Amino acid sequence: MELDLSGIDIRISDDINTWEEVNLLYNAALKQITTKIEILNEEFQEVHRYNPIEHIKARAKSPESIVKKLKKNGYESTIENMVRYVNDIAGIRIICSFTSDIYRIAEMISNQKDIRVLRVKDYIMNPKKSGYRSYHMIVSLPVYLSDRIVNVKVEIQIRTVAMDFWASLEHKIQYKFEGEAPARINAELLECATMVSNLDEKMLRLNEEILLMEK
Ligand code: 0O2
Repeated sequence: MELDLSGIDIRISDDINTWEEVNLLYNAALKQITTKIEILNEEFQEVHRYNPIEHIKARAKSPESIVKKLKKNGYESTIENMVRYVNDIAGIRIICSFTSDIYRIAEMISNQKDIRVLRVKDYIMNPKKSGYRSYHMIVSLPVYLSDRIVNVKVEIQIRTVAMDFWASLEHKIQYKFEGEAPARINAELLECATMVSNLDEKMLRLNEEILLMEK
C-alpha cells in the first residue's frame, strides 16, 4: 500500500530545534531501527533456518560526548551543529558470527524502502591503522510524529563477535591512556587484530565446510 504523504511536512533533521526534540527523535529512531532489524532477523531465521544476528546494542550518545565531539571538530555546541555534524547521536551495533553475515545484514538494511544510506565505511576491506575492523553505515530514516515526519540519522556498526571483542578492549585501553597508549601495547593490539582477522576467516571456512556436508 502506498502512503499518501501530501500535506505532510517532511522536514530534514536540520529542523530539530531543542534538546528535548533531539532526545525524542533520536530515541524514536533507535527503537524503530532496532525493531526493523529484529524483524529482518526473524524473517531470515524463518526462511533460511539460520540466525545471522547474535545480538543488537542500541545507545544514544550522551550530551557530554556530543559536546566533546563538536569541540574536537571545531564546532560550537548548538543543536543545529549537533544534528548536522554528529552522525552517531543514535548508534546501533549489530553483532554477528561470520564476516559474510555482515554484508548480508548490510544489504537487507539497504533494501528497506524507507531507509536511505548516506555513507558507508568498510573497515573490514580497509582496516584502520589501529587494526580496527567493522562495517559502518550512516543511514537516515523517517520518524512519524503527530504533525510531521522527520528524517533522523543513525550510525550502524556491524561486526563479528571476535571484532567486537577486540574493539571493546582496544576502546578501554585507549580511554585509559587518553589515546596515548604505549607503543608496545599498540603493537600487541595490532597483532591481536591480525589474529582476530585470521580467526574470523577460519571460522567462516569451517562453517561453509559444515554446511556443504549437511547438503
Ligand atoms: P564512541 O565512544 O564509540 O561513540 P563521523 O562518523 O564522521 O562522525 P568518524 O570518526 O569519521 O566520525 O567515524 P568512524 O571512523 O566511522 O568511527 C566512528 C565510531 O567507530 C567511533 O565512535 C567508534 O565507536 C568506532 N571506532 C572507530 N575507530 C575505532 C578504533 O580504532 N577503535 C575502536 N575501538 N573503535 C573505533 P567515537 O565517537 O569515536 O566513539
